[in-house]
Amino acid sequence: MSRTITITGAAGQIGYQLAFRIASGQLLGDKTKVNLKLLEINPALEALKGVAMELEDCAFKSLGEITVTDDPSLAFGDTNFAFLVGAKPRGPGMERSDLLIENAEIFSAQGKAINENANKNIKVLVVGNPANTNALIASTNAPDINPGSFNAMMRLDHNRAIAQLAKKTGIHNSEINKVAIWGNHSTTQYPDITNALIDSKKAIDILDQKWVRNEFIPRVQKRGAEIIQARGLSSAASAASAAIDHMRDWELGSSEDDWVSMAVPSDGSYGISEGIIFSYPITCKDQEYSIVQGLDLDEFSLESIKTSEQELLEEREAIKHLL
Ligand code: NAX
Repeated sequence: MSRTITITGAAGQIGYQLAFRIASGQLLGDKTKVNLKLLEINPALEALKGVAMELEDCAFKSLGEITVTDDPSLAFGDTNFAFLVGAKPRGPGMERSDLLIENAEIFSAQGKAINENANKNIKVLVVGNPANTNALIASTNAPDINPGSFNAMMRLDHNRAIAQLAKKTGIHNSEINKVAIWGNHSTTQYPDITNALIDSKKAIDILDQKWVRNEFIPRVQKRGAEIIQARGLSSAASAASAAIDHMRDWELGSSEDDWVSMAVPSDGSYGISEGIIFSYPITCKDQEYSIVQGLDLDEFSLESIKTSEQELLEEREAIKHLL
């Protein structure tokens, strides 16, 4: 079996990690041959050719053809999985609204190219920020593709939350289940441990509530900034790893006793406005995802979730002329 996978911004930091891990079989297993379509803007094409040369030099058994291009219609041709990583970074003096609008243009063009060229059952994961609203724009510009095929990445936040709980309790990551991140991939996100299990015990019975509210939640919300301060660059390997986790679980299924966090088009679950790309606790089976239903949300959780919803509604308002 072979599959076509598109990575945009493939010469960037995250793309450089992602391409090699996917080519080595870490997304779909080493029995599936992957054809990689790598998209960059024209000035980065030379660097991208270098990435393609290195991919060749790995002689991966699971890697088929490599396409290097600055043409979105070629990059999305017949593609089954797309990682939309390339985006415009926030420059000096740039307002958040300027960032939204500049990226909106990129993601509307890519949505159109997906609509016209990709496999109709494509799965699209938007990583480039502001990821949730970029996913909404891409989806709106791809009217022939099911809107549910467009997700935004919250898995890095989810993994960061698990890692913080493991560090605090001394219990291994693999024994921590049912953590959830709600909302937007921004500092308004709500990392929620209400239903989390740590070594099969309820996290709320083990952890000090003050630590959860005053340290855990803000730390996960601001972990990106902490990494930038330490590394001088934003998270890249951990972001690529999370992108693979997200897409692999969506395609191959998530663990039965656990859930993951994915930003998906809201269907109104938990009172969230329909259509915005909102992160929920999710389970995946048979190539589909479902929002975990029936969770009780206390007042603090409801308030936190509403704050993040409000931010996403404001983002949607700022780019509504492009929808
Ligand atoms: P880099 O600046 O290293 O790479 C971005 C690449 O995208 C560049 O090579 C650039 O030439 C390319 N690019 C720009 N416009 C493009 C277009 N129209 N078509 C194709 N390629 C284009 O950034 P990197 O560190 O790789 O981060 C990429 C994006 O991921 C950023 O928007 C970043 O904010 C976002 N992140 C999202 C995360 C998430 O959890 N959702 C976490 C990590 C990361 O911060």
